[in-house]
Amino acid sequence: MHQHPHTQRRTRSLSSALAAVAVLVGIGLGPTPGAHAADNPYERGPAPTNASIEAVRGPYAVSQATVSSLAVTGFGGGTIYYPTTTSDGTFGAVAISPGYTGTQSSIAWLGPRLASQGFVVFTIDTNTTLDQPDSRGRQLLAALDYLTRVSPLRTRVDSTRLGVMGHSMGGGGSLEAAKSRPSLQAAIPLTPWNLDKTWPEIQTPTLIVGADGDSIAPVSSHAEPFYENLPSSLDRAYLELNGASHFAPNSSNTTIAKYSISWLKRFIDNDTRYEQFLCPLPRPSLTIEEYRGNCPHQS
Ligand code: 9J3
Ligand code: ZN
Repeated sequence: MHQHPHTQRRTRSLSSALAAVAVLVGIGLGPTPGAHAADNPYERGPAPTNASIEAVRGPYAVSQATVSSLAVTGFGGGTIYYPTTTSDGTFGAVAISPGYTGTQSSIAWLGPRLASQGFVVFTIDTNTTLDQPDSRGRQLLAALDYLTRVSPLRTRVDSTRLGVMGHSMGGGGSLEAAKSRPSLQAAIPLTPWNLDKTWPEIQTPTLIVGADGDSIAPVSSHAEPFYENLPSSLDRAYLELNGASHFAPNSSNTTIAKYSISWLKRFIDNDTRYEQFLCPLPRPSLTIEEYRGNCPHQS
């Protein structure tokens, strides 16, 4: 009985000592800044800032490889932009289609811009520059299949983490691709054009980018109904560029880049470090006419 209080005191101080040791071990052996792989195996690159997602280049040096149209079937070849390093494991990948009468050069700026943030980016040519959205959708998928199964760079890509983007008819094509392949993890149609206005089949988190001054694919009959006719249960967003034309996605554009990077990171890499740029919803500004979406994101 006399010993009892002493034993308890001793036990408490031993627990405290062990806890202190555990904290010290945690500090000594735990993740260092930038090494978050144990938390999320898909996370790549350092913690983002507003400056880092607006920058013309991200943290990864980028290499590129030309894919001849003669070497592939189902699409028109293209250019693969990829992080040069082989020290960071595999990367998610995105295929990007140009619009009507356009070639990959019309969307080329997105190659190094996105790849330098930690993605393999395949800007493609289509079989003919007159191909319609349904064809462009099939071609985006053929390009991803080539990239993940045939390309010499296939070992650098995580074939379970794929997305699609496209401009205008290519944006309409990216909706078609997501509709037919629900395993895609992100879609970003840029000033998209499509005769089909309804997308209840899509299960892929989709960011639709419209331009307030678009007279070729006016947002009132394209981007806005596409967004509104995605499932309301889906992670989805509508970004309308302020003071922008149908051709805004054809040259370097910081607003397109920062929200595309955030969307791809958030949904292809499950990287919640980028949620801060998407939620709460961005407010109207000199570059954003309006932004619609759901917050917080669910998937
Ligand atoms: O840039 C585009 O792909 C525009 C789509 C378009 O003008 O379609 C009209 C036939
Ligand atoms: Zn439809």
